[in-house]
Amino acid sequence: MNKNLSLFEQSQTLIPGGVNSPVRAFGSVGGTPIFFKKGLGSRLWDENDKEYIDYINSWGPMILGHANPEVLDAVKQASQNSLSFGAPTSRELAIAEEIIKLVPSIEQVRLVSSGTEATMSAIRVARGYTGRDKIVKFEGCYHGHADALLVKAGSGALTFGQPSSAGVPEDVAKHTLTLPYNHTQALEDLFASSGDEIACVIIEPVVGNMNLIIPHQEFLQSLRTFCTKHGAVLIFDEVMTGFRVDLGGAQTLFDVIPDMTTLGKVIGGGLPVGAFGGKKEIMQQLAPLGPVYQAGTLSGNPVAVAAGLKTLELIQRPHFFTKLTAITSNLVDGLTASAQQKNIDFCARHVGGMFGMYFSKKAPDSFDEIMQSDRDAFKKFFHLMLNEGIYFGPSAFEAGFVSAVHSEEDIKLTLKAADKAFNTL
Ligand code: KE4
Repeated sequence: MNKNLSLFEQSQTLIPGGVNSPVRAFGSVGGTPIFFKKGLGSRLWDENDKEYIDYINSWGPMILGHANPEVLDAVKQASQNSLSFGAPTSRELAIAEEIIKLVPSIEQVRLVSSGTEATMSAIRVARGYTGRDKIVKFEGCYHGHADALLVKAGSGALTFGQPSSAGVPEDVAKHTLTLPYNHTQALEDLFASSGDEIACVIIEPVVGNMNLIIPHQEFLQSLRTFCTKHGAVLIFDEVMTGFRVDLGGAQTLFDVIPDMTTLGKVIGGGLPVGAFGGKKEIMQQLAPLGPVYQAGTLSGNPVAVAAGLKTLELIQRPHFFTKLTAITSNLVDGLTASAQQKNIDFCARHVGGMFGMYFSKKAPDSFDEIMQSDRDAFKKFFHLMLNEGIYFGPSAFEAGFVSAVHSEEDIKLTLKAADKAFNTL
C-alpha cells in the first residue's frame, strides 16, 4: 500500500491542498507528493522506506546535507537551556558578527524567522528611509509572500498560474512596479520617468524562482548606477543565493554591492532563521531607534541560531565552495551531455551549489525565454527520475540544490537514471 497516497488523502482533509507550502504539492507535475520521514546526508527516505537522492535540500538550507552530526549536536546543546527567551542572547551577537563579516553590504543586521519576513521588513525600512512608496521588482522573481511582493511573482505563484495573488488590495499592488529581468533599457526608461519616486528595487541577483536565470553583468551594474543616481535603495534578495552560490553570495560573485541584503535558508541550517541588513544609516531607521517598526517573538531564537551558527562555521572550511561547485558542475555537464547525445532539447547550468535544468535548446536569459521551455517534457522527466529515486523540485520554475555531501556515486547514479529517462523521452 502506498503510504504517500493515503497520507496525502488524509492531509487534504485537514490542510489546504494537503501541504503547508504550495510548492510542495505536485500540482504542476501531477501525481502524489512524497511524505518523507528521514534524511541523512544526500539521501531521503519516504514513508514507504523508498530511498531518494535529494536535489531539493529543503529548497536550499540543507547545504551540509541532512542530519549533519555537528549541527544536530549544536541544536541539542542549545535546547538543553530552554528553547526561547524573548530576550537577547550572546549567540545572536555571534551570528550577527559572522553575517557582517561575510556579506560585504551588511554593516548592521536584524534576525527574523523567514525569508518573507526579511524581504517584507527590508521593503518597509527602505520606504521609511526614503519617504517614498513605489517599489520595483522583476517579473518571475519571488521574494516570499508579503502583499507588496506578490505581484508577477515566481516560484509557486508562477507554477500555479497566480503570479499576482488574490487578496492583495489594488491600493497595495499599484505601488509595486515590475520590469523584465536582464532588460537594461526597460530599467533605464523607468528610472528616467519615475526614478525619484522609487523607494527601492528588490532583485534576486541570481534568480532561482523562475528556474535558474543568470544576470548579465551590465544589467546588475546598471541597476546599481541608477539606484545610486536616484537615491533608491538597492536590495539584493539573497535568501536563496546567500551562502549558496558563493561564501559572500551573488554580490561577491558579481562584485555589485547593494544597499541592503536579505538572507534566509542556509543561515538557519534547516531551522527558521531569516535576516535583513545593510548600511548602518538605513538600519538605524528601525525601532527602537527610529520610526520604522519591525518585531518578532522568535526572532533570533537561540536554538535556530545555534543551527545557523554551526552551519556558517562549517561552510567556511577550506575549499568548501570549490568542492560544492565542482559536484554541481559534474551533475549539470553530465545531464546536458546525456540529453544532447539523444538529440533532446535540454540543457542545464549552475552557479555554485544551485542549478537549473531546461527543456529548451539554449539556457534561458529571461522570463519570456523560460516560459518557452517545454513543461510537458519536464513533467515526464520529473516522474521518470522520481521512479528511479532521484528527487528534483516538482516544478519547471524552481532551481535545484546540491549539498556538500553529494558524492561522485550520487552523481553517477543520477546520470545513469537520466540516461534511462532521456532514452524513454
Ligand atoms: P521563506 O519565507 O519561504 O523562508 O523565503 C521566501 C523567499 C524569499 N526570497 C527568495 C529568493 C526565495 O527563494 C524565497 C523562498 N523560496 C522558495 C523556493 N522557491 C521557498 C519554498 C516554498 O515556498 O515552500
